[in-house]
Amino acid sequence: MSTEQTFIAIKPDGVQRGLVGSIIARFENRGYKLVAIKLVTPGKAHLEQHYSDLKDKPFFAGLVEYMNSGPICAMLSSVATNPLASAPGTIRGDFAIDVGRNVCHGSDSVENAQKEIALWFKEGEVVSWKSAQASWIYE
Ligand code: DGT
Repeated sequence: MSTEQTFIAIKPDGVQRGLVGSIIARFENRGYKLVAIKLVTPGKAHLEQHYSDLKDKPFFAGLVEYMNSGPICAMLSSVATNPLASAPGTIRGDFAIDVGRNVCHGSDSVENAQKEIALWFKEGEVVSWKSAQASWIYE
């Protein structure tokens, strides 16, 4: 079984609404292995870099302001690359109401995950550990 790391962020509205536990539980329930987690307020320059591909969009300034409005729970999870393993639940479908307040971010490609991991985490913050559950989740 090969794995990849993915970056997940619970946005300020998710943290303020007390959804951190529910969201982490959904990823854990689907076999995502948590390898790094922290609560951060990374500042505008960092958030502008995270969303640099959207810098020309009319909602860019509002997006950065919203992401800068409170703590973000930043996580790194290790996940199987098996194509049968579909995305966990529908967090936005269950929790988000407005397009610009959508509770949770997850990397949308391997390439973007690598960029985001490098932007959000330092090497010493990522923990390498063997999950005792792994053999009960994967054949
Ligand atoms: P994410 O996970 O935050 O990267 O969101 P995605 O991948 O669903 O959407 P993306 O990367 O195209 O846009 C980033 C964020 O920008 C999105 O979470 C919400 C906001 N956004 C996107 N389109 C619109 C829009 O038309 N109006 C407003 N107000 N915000 C938008």
